[in-house]
Amino acid sequence: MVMLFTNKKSFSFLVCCGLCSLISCSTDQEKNLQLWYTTPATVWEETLPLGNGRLGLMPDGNLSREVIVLNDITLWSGSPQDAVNPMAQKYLPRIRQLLLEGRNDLAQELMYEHFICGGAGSGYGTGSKVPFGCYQTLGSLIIEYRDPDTDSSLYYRSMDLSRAVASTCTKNTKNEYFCSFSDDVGVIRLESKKGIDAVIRMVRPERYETTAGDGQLVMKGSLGSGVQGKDGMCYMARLTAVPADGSVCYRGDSMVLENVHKVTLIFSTATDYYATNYEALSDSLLQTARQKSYRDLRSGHVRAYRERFNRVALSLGKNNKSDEQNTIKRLKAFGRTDDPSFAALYFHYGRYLLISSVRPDLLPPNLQGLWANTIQTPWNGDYHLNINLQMNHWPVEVCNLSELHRPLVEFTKALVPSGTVTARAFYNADGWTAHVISNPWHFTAPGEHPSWGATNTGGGWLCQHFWTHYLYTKDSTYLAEVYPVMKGACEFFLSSLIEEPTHRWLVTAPTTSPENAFYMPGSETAVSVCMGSTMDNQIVRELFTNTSQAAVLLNTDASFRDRLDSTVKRLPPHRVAPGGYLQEWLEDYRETEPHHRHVSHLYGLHPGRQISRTRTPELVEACRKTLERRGDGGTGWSRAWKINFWARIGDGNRAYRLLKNLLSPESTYPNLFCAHPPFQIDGNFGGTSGIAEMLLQSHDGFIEFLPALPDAWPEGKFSGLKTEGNGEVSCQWEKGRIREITLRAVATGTFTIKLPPYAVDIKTKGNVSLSNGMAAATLRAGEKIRLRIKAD
Ligand code: FUC
Repeated sequence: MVMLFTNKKSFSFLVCCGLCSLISCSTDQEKNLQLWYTTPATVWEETLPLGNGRLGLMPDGNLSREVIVLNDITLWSGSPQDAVNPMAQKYLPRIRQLLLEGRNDLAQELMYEHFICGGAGSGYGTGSKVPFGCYQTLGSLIIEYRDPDTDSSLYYRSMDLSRAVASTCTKNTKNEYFCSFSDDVGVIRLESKKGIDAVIRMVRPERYETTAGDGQLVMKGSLGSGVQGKDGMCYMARLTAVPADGSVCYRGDSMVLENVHKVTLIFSTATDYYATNYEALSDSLLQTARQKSYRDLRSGHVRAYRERFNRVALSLGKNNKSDEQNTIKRLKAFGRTDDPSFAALYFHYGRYLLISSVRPDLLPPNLQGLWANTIQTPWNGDYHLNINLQMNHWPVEVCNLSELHRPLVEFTKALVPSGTVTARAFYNADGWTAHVISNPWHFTAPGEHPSWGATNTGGGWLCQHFWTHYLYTKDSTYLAEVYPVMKGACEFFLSSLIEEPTHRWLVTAPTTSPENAFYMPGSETAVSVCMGSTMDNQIVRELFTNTSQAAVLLNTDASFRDRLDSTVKRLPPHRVAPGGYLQEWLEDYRETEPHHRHVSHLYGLHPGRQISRTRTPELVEACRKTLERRGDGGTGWSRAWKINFWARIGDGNRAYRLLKNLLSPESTYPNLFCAHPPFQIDGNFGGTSGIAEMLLQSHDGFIEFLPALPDAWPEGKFSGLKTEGNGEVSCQWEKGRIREITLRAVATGTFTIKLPPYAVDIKTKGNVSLSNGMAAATLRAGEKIRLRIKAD
């Protein structure tokens, strides 16, 4: 019977199905939603990430000694701190004066010395030792088999994105793992024909103690606060076993399984970040879950997860040969062959990671989402506000996961008190501001090194997400809630912009263009500090424009609105350099790194909305030249950003080339985590958003289907994607041409759809009018329209 199967994957499915009646054979569509491997993970970046927005598990699938990395999204060391530096404000007038005189080098010297945060800041990436803190691993759960069944001839390790369940199968064993969306616990199911004898422990590199007894293994401790003599965050993790047979006992620091054929391990965690009664919470979660059968735990989890995951479907066509390759082979081959379903898999994986690393009432996903395997996570696993945290949220709205914007909204609102102190202390300014690095302790001061830490538009950029969420939801109650925060961000700039002497434009000063540097004119002296970087101008312009529009919608603050509108006119316009590219700075400085990973001055193209093919084609052309100069390389997230840029430019084949660059072993690990390197999740989310941008755009006042379709995806369909105005849309195309479009108004409103130029006949259903290459429909919530398009 086995011989009937031509490839290992189908064969392994059969083995899994045979062993465990709970697991039904996957359909083709579901197989397409699988990451799979034929060997255990040898490094963490091969392990499979599971999460429910709060707790995380990453099993390595080892048969004799399995290590499962544990996480809790709130587990941060450090503590709130006063990061005021009284010298900064004292030196600010001099720094500004030097910038106005064109002495950026001297301004920078003063900045290095005085315009930095008080204290150690992020400790140059050693946050675990200072009050800034660091996102940390919770530890590891280790299953040590006494007499392991290491027959790995049919080894199959997989992640099923349609269920958020990972599994490890062999001929005789089957393990399943998930982080329950319904019961808020981690679940590990071990099954073995032969019987399991194993010792199970929970460990952590530091600051933990474990006890066993009362039917539980308990690990607890407190992290460093960064302040001597003061404890930081407390956590507790618990593990219990529900065996079908055999025996389980708890001794010393271990749980011991003897002759067990099926057992469910239930893991819970809590910290005092969100629960003062974290010890009781971790216990009650465990006790509630252990009353349920494995079948019920699993089905409850799958149902809850699917409520979000199944909102969107995407198919980009198949490459039959590639479909039968394991994930590592597909990744290696993606640059050389067209494997459209792998691109679709990557898109779905991004949605999966987003759903798994965000819970609407907790923290936003950090630099690593919620997955970390060390105490000192790279860049402290923090919230970087000059691209990274924002990129993590790019797919949220279009992928129909709007409620997952909430943690970012709450995080931003919570920055305001600290940001108000920062604005006053450093700039003697009104309102609030945030710079480049932040954490759950609301750090808003400049970073410890001005070359990257001086940008003060971090808060302004966060406010762009407020507005985007509004555009997609049209929820004016929510808009009224965030309006004061947007207004406060405006107040900061209104009171801190200065007039530059040449054109009398109003500019931010001091600042940088993240994290690039340039040569002082006529010299080889490299500096980063400047005034009015293009990105700052764009962020401030959008912030003022959006806030002014919000004030109109909320019918409030007429005179403040006038102030915003008149100030916008005095911001520097975009400038195209003699070389045809968009200028990154006020002057056409020569950049020290022409291929620098940040392409901050194209913020206005994406994620911003100031540069567009219809309104500013000449600036789009300048963006194209800018990207040509910058090149197609860069860190993972930089490549991901460039997919979005090229999609907005409308060049699908070039966007696809960047997707190939991103989906290469250089920028993507075997578990499809994005590689900066090291692992940084922003590239996953930026890549997902990039694919969405290739298929659907709605930022320019109308909805455009397939605005940047590459030749490699001639057929496909999607459904459930969202547009601005709160429409839910589907699209089907063949031979690169749209055949059918549907739109359902989730909120009442008028929707305008750009018709493709090749349409010769359009059949409509619902209340649609066609004119001037556009379809327009005014719909009440719940109403739908459909367009069937015949191409020439
Ligand atoms: C920004 C980037 C780096 C890195 C860091 C976490 O500062 O310039 O490349 O992604 O964030």
